[in-house]
Amino acid sequence: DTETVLANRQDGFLRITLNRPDRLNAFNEAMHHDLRELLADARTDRDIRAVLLTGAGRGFCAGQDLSDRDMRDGGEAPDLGHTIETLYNPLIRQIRSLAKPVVCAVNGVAAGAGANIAFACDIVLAGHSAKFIQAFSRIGLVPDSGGSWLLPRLIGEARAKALTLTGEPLPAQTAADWGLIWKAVPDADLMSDASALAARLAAGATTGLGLTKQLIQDAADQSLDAHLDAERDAQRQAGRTADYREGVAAFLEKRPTRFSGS
Ligand code: T3D
Repeated sequence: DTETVLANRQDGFLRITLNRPDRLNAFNEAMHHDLRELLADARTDRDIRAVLLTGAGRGFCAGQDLSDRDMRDGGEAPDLGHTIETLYNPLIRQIRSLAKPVVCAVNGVAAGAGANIAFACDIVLAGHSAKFIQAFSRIGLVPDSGGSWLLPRLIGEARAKALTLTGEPLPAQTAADWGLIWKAVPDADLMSDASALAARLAAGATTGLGLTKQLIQDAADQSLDAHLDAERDAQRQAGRTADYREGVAAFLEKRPTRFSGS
Protein backbone atom coordinates (compact mmCIF):
# COMPACT_ATOMS: atom_id res chain seq x y z
CA ASP A 1 0.00 0.00 0.00
CA THR A 2 1.02 3.61 -0.51
CA GLU A 3 -0.65 6.83 0.57
CA THR A 4 -2.66 7.05 -2.66
CA VAL A 5 -3.22 3.48 -3.80
CA LEU A 6 -4.04 0.23 -1.99
CA ALA A 7 -2.78 -3.09 -3.31
CA ASN A 8 -4.12 -6.54 -2.49
CA ARG A 9 -3.23 -9.90 -3.91
CA GLN A 10 -5.91 -12.55 -3.97
CA ASP A 11 -6.78 -15.56 -6.12
CA GLY A 12 -3.98 -14.89 -8.61
CA PHE A 13 -4.88 -11.27 -9.32
CA LEU A 14 -3.76 -7.90 -8.04
CA ARG A 15 -6.49 -5.60 -6.79
CA ILE A 16 -5.54 -1.94 -7.02
CA THR A 17 -7.75 0.57 -5.22
CA LEU A 18 -7.35 4.27 -5.96
CA ASN A 19 -7.40 5.74 -2.49
CA ARG A 20 -7.99 9.47 -2.22
CA PRO A 21 -11.69 9.18 -1.37
CA ASP A 22 -12.10 12.74 -0.04
CA ARG A 23 -11.24 13.94 -3.58
CA LEU A 24 -13.20 11.18 -5.33
CA ASN A 25 -9.80 9.59 -6.07
CA ALA A 26 -8.66 12.44 -8.31
CA PHE A 27 -5.12 12.05 -9.61
CA ASN A 28 -2.19 13.90 -8.13
CA GLU A 29 1.36 13.12 -9.20
CA ALA A 30 1.96 10.72 -6.34
CA MET A 31 -1.05 8.65 -7.36
CA HIS A 32 0.23 8.45 -10.92
CA HIS A 33 3.60 7.20 -9.73
CA ASP A 34 2.16 4.72 -7.23
CA LEU A 35 -0.28 3.29 -9.76
CA ARG A 36 2.37 3.01 -12.44
CA GLU A 37 4.67 1.16 -10.05
CA LEU A 38 1.97 -1.38 -9.23
CA LEU A 39 1.18 -1.93 -12.89
CA ALA A 40 4.89 -2.42 -13.56
CA ASP A 41 4.91 -5.11 -10.84
CA ALA A 42 1.89 -6.72 -12.49
CA ARG A 43 3.80 -6.89 -15.75
CA THR A 44 6.84 -8.69 -14.38
CA ASP A 45 5.39 -10.80 -11.55
CA ARG A 46 4.35 -14.18 -12.96
CA ASP A 47 2.12 -14.84 -9.97
CA ILE A 48 -0.07 -11.88 -10.92
CA ARG A 49 -2.23 -13.12 -13.79
CA ALA A 50 -4.88 -10.39 -13.87
CA VAL A 51 -5.50 -6.94 -12.40
CA LEU A 52 -8.64 -5.46 -10.86
CA LEU A 53 -8.80 -1.66 -10.68
CA THR A 54 -11.35 0.11 -8.49
CA GLY A 55 -11.78 3.15 -6.26
CA ALA A 56 -12.19 3.70 -2.52
CA GLY A 57 -15.27 5.46 -1.17
CA ARG A 58 -18.21 6.72 -3.21
CA GLY A 59 -16.36 7.55 -6.44
CA PHE A 60 -14.16 5.69 -8.88
CA CYS A 61 -11.99 8.60 -10.05
CA ALA A 62 -12.63 12.29 -10.76
CA GLY A 63 -9.69 12.70 -13.17
CA GLN A 64 -7.01 15.29 -12.56
CA ASP A 65 -6.94 16.83 -9.09
CA LEU A 66 -7.90 20.39 -9.94
CA SER A 67 -6.60 21.77 -6.66
CA ASP A 68 -3.15 21.17 -8.18
CA ARG A 69 -4.20 23.41 -11.07
CA ASP A 70 -5.24 26.50 -9.10
CA MET A 71 -4.26 29.60 -11.09
CA ARG A 72 -6.49 32.07 -9.24
CA ASP A 73 -3.50 34.05 -8.00
CA GLY A 74 -2.69 34.83 -11.64
CA GLY A 75 0.09 32.24 -11.70
CA GLU A 76 1.24 30.71 -14.94
CA ALA A 77 -0.83 27.89 -16.41
CA PRO A 78 1.00 24.56 -16.27
CA ASP A 79 2.02 22.93 -19.55
CA LEU A 80 -0.70 20.31 -19.81
CA GLY A 81 1.00 18.79 -22.84
CA HIS A 82 3.80 17.86 -20.47
CA THR A 83 1.53 16.26 -17.85
CA ILE A 84 -0.31 14.32 -20.52
CA GLU A 85 2.96 13.16 -22.06
CA THR A 86 4.62 12.18 -18.77
CA LEU A 87 1.69 11.03 -16.62
CA TYR A 88 -1.58 10.17 -18.40
CA ASN A 89 -0.29 8.78 -21.70
CA PRO A 90 2.19 6.37 -20.09
CA LEU A 91 -0.59 5.10 -17.81
CA ILE A 92 -2.93 4.35 -20.71
CA ARG A 93 -0.10 2.72 -22.67
CA GLN A 94 0.77 0.63 -19.64
CA ILE A 95 -2.81 -0.65 -19.23
CA ARG A 96 -3.25 -1.39 -22.93
CA SER A 97 0.11 -3.10 -23.33
CA LEU A 98 -0.09 -5.23 -20.18
CA ALA A 99 -0.29 -8.79 -21.49
CA LYS A 100 -2.75 -9.75 -18.77
CA PRO A 101 -6.46 -8.93 -18.40
CA VAL A 102 -7.35 -5.72 -16.55
CA VAL A 103 -10.83 -5.64 -15.03
CA CYS A 104 -12.23 -2.30 -13.89
CA ALA A 105 -14.91 -2.08 -11.20
CA VAL A 106 -16.42 1.39 -11.44
CA ASN A 107 -17.88 1.91 -7.99
CA GLY A 108 -19.15 5.48 -8.46
CA VAL A 109 -18.61 8.55 -10.59
CA ALA A 110 -15.84 8.34 -13.20
CA ALA A 111 -15.09 11.81 -14.56
CA GLY A 112 -12.54 13.26 -16.97
CA ALA A 113 -9.45 11.12 -17.22
CA GLY A 114 -11.08 8.88 -14.59
CA ALA A 115 -13.72 7.81 -17.13
CA ASN A 116 -11.22 7.26 -19.91
CA ILE A 117 -8.85 5.27 -17.71
CA ALA A 118 -11.78 2.97 -16.95
CA PHE A 119 -12.56 2.60 -20.67
CA ALA A 120 -8.91 1.73 -21.36
CA CYS A 121 -9.28 -1.35 -19.15
CA ASP A 122 -10.21 -4.65 -20.78
CA ILE A 123 -13.49 -5.48 -19.07
CA VAL A 124 -15.44 -2.77 -17.27
CA LEU A 125 -18.18 -3.47 -14.73
CA ALA A 126 -20.00 -0.57 -13.11
CA GLY A 127 -22.41 -0.31 -10.21
CA HIS A 128 -25.87 0.94 -11.17
CA SER A 129 -25.25 4.19 -9.29
CA ALA A 130 -22.04 4.91 -11.21
CA LYS A 131 -21.93 7.46 -14.01
CA PHE A 132 -19.38 8.46 -16.60
CA ILE A 133 -18.69 12.13 -17.30
CA GLN A 134 -16.49 13.54 -20.05
CA ALA A 135 -15.93 16.52 -17.75
CA PHE A 136 -13.20 18.10 -19.87
CA SER A 137 -15.47 20.49 -21.81
CA ARG A 138 -16.81 21.87 -18.53
CA ILE A 139 -13.36 23.32 -17.75
CA GLY A 140 -12.24 24.23 -21.25
CA LEU A 141 -10.18 21.14 -21.98
CA VAL A 142 -10.34 18.30 -24.48
CA PRO A 143 -10.80 14.59 -23.83
CA ASP A 144 -7.53 12.87 -23.01
CA SER A 145 -6.30 9.48 -21.79
CA GLY A 146 -7.37 8.00 -25.11
CA GLY A 147 -11.01 9.05 -24.78
CA SER A 148 -11.29 10.79 -28.13
CA TRP A 149 -9.84 7.68 -29.81
CA LEU A 150 -11.73 5.03 -27.89
CA LEU A 151 -15.18 6.64 -27.61
CA PRO A 152 -15.98 6.89 -31.35
CA ARG A 153 -14.77 3.32 -31.81
CA LEU A 154 -16.90 1.99 -28.99
CA ILE A 155 -20.10 4.01 -29.40
CA GLY A 156 -19.81 5.84 -32.73
CA GLU A 157 -19.11 9.45 -33.60
CA ALA A 158 -22.57 10.84 -32.84
CA ARG A 159 -22.66 9.63 -29.24
CA ALA A 160 -18.97 10.34 -28.71
CA LYS A 161 -19.40 13.93 -29.81
CA ALA A 162 -22.52 14.50 -27.73
CA LEU A 163 -20.88 13.11 -24.58
CA THR A 164 -17.63 15.03 -24.98
CA LEU A 165 -19.11 18.34 -26.14
CA THR A 166 -21.85 18.50 -23.49
CA GLY A 167 -20.12 16.81 -20.54
CA GLU A 168 -23.47 15.23 -19.67
CA PRO A 169 -23.29 12.32 -17.23
CA LEU A 170 -23.92 8.88 -18.71
CA PRO A 171 -25.51 6.39 -16.29
CA ALA A 172 -23.86 2.99 -15.97
CA GLN A 173 -26.83 1.13 -17.45
CA THR A 174 -26.85 3.32 -20.57
CA ALA A 175 -23.08 2.86 -20.89
CA ALA A 176 -23.67 -0.90 -20.86
CA ASP A 177 -26.61 -0.67 -23.30
CA TRP A 178 -24.38 1.31 -25.68
CA GLY A 179 -21.53 -1.19 -25.49
CA LEU A 180 -19.20 1.27 -23.80
CA ILE A 181 -18.72 -1.06 -20.85
CA TRP A 182 -19.33 -4.78 -20.31
CA LYS A 183 -22.02 -4.72 -17.62
CA ALA A 184 -23.90 -2.62 -15.09
CA VAL A 185 -24.63 -4.57 -11.91
CA PRO A 186 -26.33 -3.81 -8.60
CA ASP A 187 -23.97 -1.74 -6.42
CA ALA A 188 -24.02 -4.40 -3.72
CA ASP A 189 -22.79 -7.04 -6.19
CA LEU A 190 -20.09 -4.99 -7.90
CA MET A 191 -17.03 -6.02 -5.91
CA SER A 192 -17.95 -9.68 -5.64
CA ASP A 193 -18.82 -9.91 -9.35
CA ALA A 194 -15.64 -8.07 -10.38
CA SER A 195 -13.48 -10.15 -8.03
CA ALA A 196 -14.99 -13.39 -9.32
CA LEU A 197 -14.33 -12.28 -12.89
CA ALA A 198 -10.73 -11.27 -12.12
CA ALA A 199 -10.15 -14.61 -10.35
CA ARG A 200 -11.60 -16.49 -13.30
CA LEU A 201 -9.33 -14.63 -15.73
CA ALA A 202 -6.34 -15.14 -13.42
CA ALA A 203 -6.98 -18.89 -13.59
CA GLY A 204 -7.00 -18.72 -17.40
CA ALA A 205 -4.34 -19.41 -20.01
CA THR A 206 -2.44 -16.18 -19.41
CA THR A 207 -0.36 -16.09 -22.58
CA GLY A 208 -3.40 -16.76 -24.74
CA LEU A 209 -5.43 -14.10 -22.94
CA GLY A 210 -2.65 -11.53 -23.31
CA LEU A 211 -2.35 -12.26 -27.03
CA THR A 212 -6.14 -12.11 -27.43
CA LYS A 213 -6.23 -8.68 -25.79
CA GLN A 214 -3.52 -7.42 -28.15
CA LEU A 215 -5.26 -8.81 -31.25
CA ILE A 216 -8.57 -7.17 -30.39
CA GLN A 217 -6.88 -3.84 -29.66
CA ASP A 218 -4.84 -3.90 -32.86
CA ALA A 219 -7.78 -4.86 -35.09
CA ALA A 220 -9.11 -1.35 -35.66
CA ASP A 221 -5.86 -0.14 -37.18
CA GLN A 222 -5.16 -3.03 -39.53
CA SER A 223 -6.43 -4.47 -42.76
CA LEU A 224 -7.98 -7.95 -42.59
CA ASP A 225 -5.00 -9.22 -44.53
CA ALA A 226 -2.47 -7.89 -42.04
CA HIS A 227 -4.63 -9.03 -39.17
CA LEU A 228 -4.85 -12.59 -40.47
CA ASP A 229 -1.06 -12.66 -40.35
CA ALA A 230 -1.11 -11.30 -36.80
CA GLU A 231 -3.58 -14.04 -35.77
CA ARG A 232 -1.33 -16.66 -37.33
CA ASP A 233 1.66 -15.43 -35.34
CA ALA A 234 -0.31 -15.20 -32.11
CA GLN A 235 -1.79 -18.67 -32.57
CA ARG A 236 1.66 -20.07 -33.22
CA GLN A 237 2.82 -18.57 -29.92
CA ALA A 238 -0.27 -19.72 -27.99
CA GLY A 239 0.12 -23.19 -29.46
CA ARG A 240 3.56 -23.50 -27.89
CA THR A 241 2.36 -22.91 -24.33
CA ALA A 242 1.95 -25.52 -21.63
CA ASP A 243 -1.55 -24.12 -21.10
CA TYR A 244 -2.58 -25.15 -24.61
CA ARG A 245 -1.44 -28.72 -23.93
CA GLU A 246 -3.36 -28.62 -20.65
CA GLY A 247 -6.47 -27.20 -22.32
CA VAL A 248 -6.61 -29.98 -24.89
CA ALA A 249 -5.80 -32.67 -22.31
CA ALA A 250 -8.53 -31.39 -19.98
CA PHE A 251 -11.05 -31.43 -22.82
CA LEU A 252 -10.16 -34.97 -23.82
CA GLU A 253 -10.25 -36.15 -20.20
CA LYS A 254 -13.57 -34.34 -19.57
CA ARG A 255 -12.19 -32.49 -16.55
CA PRO A 256 -11.73 -28.81 -15.60
CA THR A 257 -8.53 -27.13 -16.80
CA ARG A 258 -5.63 -26.42 -14.47
CA PHE A 259 -3.83 -23.66 -16.31
CA SER A 260 -0.46 -22.62 -14.91
CA GLY A 261 -0.14 -19.38 -16.84
CA SER A 262 2.83 -20.63 -18.83
O1 T3D B 1 -4.29 18.89 -15.71
C1 T3D B 1 -3.78 18.07 -16.45
O2 T3D B 1 -2.70 17.51 -16.16
C2 T3D B 1 -4.46 17.70 -17.73
C3 T3D B 1 -5.23 16.45 -17.55
C4 T3D B 1 -6.53 16.49 -17.33
C5 T3D B 1 -7.28 15.26 -17.06
C6 T3D B 1 -8.65 15.51 -16.45
O3 T3D B 1 -9.14 14.61 -15.84
S1 T3D B 1 -9.39 17.04 -16.61
C7 T3D B 1 -10.93 16.81 -15.77
C8 T3D B 1 -10.78 17.01 -14.30
N1 T3D B 1 -11.94 16.56 -13.56
C9 T3D B 1 -13.05 17.25 -13.49
O4 T3D B 1 -13.21 18.30 -14.07
C10 T3D B 1 -14.13 16.71 -12.58
C11 T3D B 1 -14.31 17.60 -11.37
N2 T3D B 1 -15.27 17.06 -10.45
C12 T3D B 1 -16.61 17.15 -10.65
O5 T3D B 1 -17.08 17.69 -11.62
C13 T3D B 1 -17.47 16.58 -9.59
O6 T3D B 1 -16.73 16.45 -8.40
C14 T3D B 1 -18.06 15.19 -9.95
C15 T3D B 1 -19.10 15.37 -11.06
C16 T3D B 1 -16.96 14.24 -10.39
C17 T3D B 1 -18.76 14.59 -8.71
O7 T3D B 1 -19.69 15.50 -8.20
P1 T3D B 1 -20.32 15.28 -6.75
O8 T3D B 1 -21.33 16.36 -6.55
O9 T3D B 1 -20.74 13.86 -6.61
O10 T3D B 1 -19.10 15.46 -5.72
P2 T3D B 1 -18.36 16.81 -5.29
O11 T3D B 1 -19.03 17.37 -4.08
O12 T3D B 1 -18.20 17.69 -6.46
O13 T3D B 1 -16.90 16.24 -4.91
C18 T3D B 1 -16.64 15.69 -3.63
C19 T3D B 1 -15.30 16.23 -3.16
O14 T3D B 1 -14.28 15.83 -4.08
C20 T3D B 1 -15.30 17.76 -3.16
O15 T3D B 1 -14.45 18.18 -2.13
P3 T3D B 1 -15.08 18.87 -0.78
O16 T3D B 1 -15.92 20.01 -1.23
O17 T3D B 1 -15.87 17.75 -0.16
O18 T3D B 1 -13.86 19.27 0.00
C21 T3D B 1 -14.66 18.08 -4.49
O19 T3D B 1 -14.03 19.34 -4.52
C22 T3D B 1 -13.63 16.97 -4.60
N3 T3D B 1 -13.27 16.73 -6.01
C23 T3D B 1 -14.03 16.12 -6.94
N4 T3D B 1 -13.38 16.09 -8.09
C24 T3D B 1 -12.20 16.70 -7.88
C25 T3D B 1 -12.12 17.12 -6.55
N5 T3D B 1 -11.08 17.76 -6.06
C26 T3D B 1 -10.06 18.01 -6.90
N6 T3D B 1 -10.05 17.64 -8.20
C27 T3D B 1 -11.09 16.98 -8.73
N7 T3D B 1 -11.06 16.58 -10.01
